Amino acid sequence: SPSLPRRLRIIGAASGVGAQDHECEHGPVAFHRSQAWHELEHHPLIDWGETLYAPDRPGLSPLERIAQLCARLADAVAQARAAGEFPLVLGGDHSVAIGTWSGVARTAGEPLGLLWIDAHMDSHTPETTHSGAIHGMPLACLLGRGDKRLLGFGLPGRQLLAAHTVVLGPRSYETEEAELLQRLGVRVIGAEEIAAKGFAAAFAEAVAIVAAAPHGFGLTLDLDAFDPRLVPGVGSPEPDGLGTWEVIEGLRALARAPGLLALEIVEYNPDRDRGGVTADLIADLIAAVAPPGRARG
Ligand code: EXY
Ligand code: MN
Ligand code: MN
Ligand code: MN
Repeated sequence: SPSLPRRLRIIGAASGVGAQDHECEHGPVAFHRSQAWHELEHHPLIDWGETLYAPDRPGLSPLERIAQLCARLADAVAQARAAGEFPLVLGGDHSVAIGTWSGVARTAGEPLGLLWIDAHMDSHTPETTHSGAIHGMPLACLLGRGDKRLLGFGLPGRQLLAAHTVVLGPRSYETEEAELLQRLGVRVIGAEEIAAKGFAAAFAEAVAIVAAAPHGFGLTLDLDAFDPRLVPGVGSPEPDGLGTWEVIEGLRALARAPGLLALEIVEYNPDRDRGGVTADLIADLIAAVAPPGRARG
């Protein structure tokens, strides 16, 4: 277990403009109001920090709104880390990852390893995207490819080390983004490979790659990686997907790894949730990485 029980600081990142359907912008507040959070909020080492919003001044393009939110988010994450806390960013659509991992890389002073668990690859550029949706681009941005207004954020170069970045779980993607990741040397472990070798083996392989990053690593979990029959409250559901307990177990084990610098959970769309099961899963994921404290419930 980590040397000191680190305090988890939850930072809401209420972005929805990265997607056509903006409903993920309601994710952080919906979770903060949920029964699932009320069962967690008394945990001695979990604090709700703040929720950040994209500015909605008229005349700002979606990209400019996301860039401004990500700048604020990077600052908030860097401050949490500087205060010795473990940031847990709750989205919001996946474009918030640009802010989260910029803030972490800034405090590490170097590029990071990153485990990207997702049904998608999120590695389009403005030149290759079919939809124009910015939540389909954040990983390319963090690898230094994309609109310059979404690059950098306080680090001279790119925020991630391609050799220590893994995309785990993609089952819906386009050839252009697969080719970019291939060219950059990012390991992609797709849904077929996970089915063939089992999630535990695939997860262990991915962790070995990202945890070898010299300055630490992060984990960003897009809730659409799960089977939407189990986890319906997501922005871009795709058929099939991961089970919940295998991922919770993986996170529980990973939380003890000293190099894990932050966690991000994104694409929570409360409008699509059913009976609060997605909010319950988010609380289970937070409890899995929190140091042992009062159990939930
Ligand atoms: N690859 C598709 C696109 O670029 O529009 C779908 C992207 C979905 C992104 C979600 C957050 O993971
Ligand atoms: Mn709405
Ligand atoms: Mn994603
Ligand atoms: Mn996704």
